[in-house]
Amino acid sequence: MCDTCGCSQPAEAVTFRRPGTETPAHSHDHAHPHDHDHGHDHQHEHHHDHDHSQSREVKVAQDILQQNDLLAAHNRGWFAGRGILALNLVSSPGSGKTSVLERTISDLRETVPLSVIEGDQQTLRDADRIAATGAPVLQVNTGKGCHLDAAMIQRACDELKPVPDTVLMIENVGNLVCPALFDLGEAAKVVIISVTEGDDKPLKYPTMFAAADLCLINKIDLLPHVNFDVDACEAAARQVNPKLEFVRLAATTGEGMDRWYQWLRDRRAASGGETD
Ligand SMILES: Nc1nc2c(ncn2[C@@H]2O[C@H](COP(=O)(O)OP(=O)(O)OP(=O)(O)O)[C@@H](O)[C@H]2O)c(=O)[nH]1
Ligand SMILES: [Mg+2]
Repeated sequence: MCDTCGCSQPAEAVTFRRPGTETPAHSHDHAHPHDHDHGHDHQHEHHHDHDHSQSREVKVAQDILQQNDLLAAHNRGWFAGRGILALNLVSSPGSGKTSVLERTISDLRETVPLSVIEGDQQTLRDADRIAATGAPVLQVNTGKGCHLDAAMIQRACDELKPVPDTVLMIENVGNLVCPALFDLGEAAKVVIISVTEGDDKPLKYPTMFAAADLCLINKIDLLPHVNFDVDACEAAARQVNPKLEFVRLAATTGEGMDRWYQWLRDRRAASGGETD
């Protein structure tokens, strides 16, 4: 459950799959994926129950986030102990997370070994795209859940077994809201915004931009066709996060990708990994 949208996704409803496998790594009964612990159906509740129920929901949400933070700290130690640079890629649906990964993997194949955890509500589509590049990949399907959490990453790493001294890219569920709240144990969050989304997004979704270390502004090949002021977008994002770095690029044409690769190499060097 997350306190922003109130979604409640029991761990049993989350599945972990590798491309080319028929059955999920953990298969469970999905007949009743939604628990009844979130109390959103208030139709039959009395008013005095309503207050109790609301404070109980806040408490449950706080506990879940605290529990998540503990697991995230565990993951962070696990990554650090193995020299793995883990990055959490977040964006609204369709900004180009998978496209950036596809090109990054093929361009850096010789120098930066990458593996990928893909997060989506349903389907193996993104994992299939990554598998086609040859990189190790595991798909996490969150069902009704709108974000990955630290427990899912722990289980995904058990399955994927990322190699020490490599980069682990975690593509979160396309959503600019809830993934901001859930630390996965990553070294950095990379937020991707594409120029078709409007340059005011950092002001409307400040939590995500405040939590990110790097902002990729994608699809700049489309700038002649859309009303998007890149400078205004960056200024808006700096209002909520003065330290945020930016790279303007187009995953499909390759323009600007070199600066992203340089950022990646610098982060890898800073985290003790190989540089080249
Ligand atoms: N013109 C243009 N299109 C792009 C670019 N990057 C991605 N796209 C297109 O945008 C669409 C969505 O790209 P994806 O990479 O699937 O986006 P995503 O963020 O992974 O999407 P979800 O996983 O569904 O949230 C696809 O049709 C891509 O081809 C780009 O730089 N320029
Ligand atoms: Mg994707």
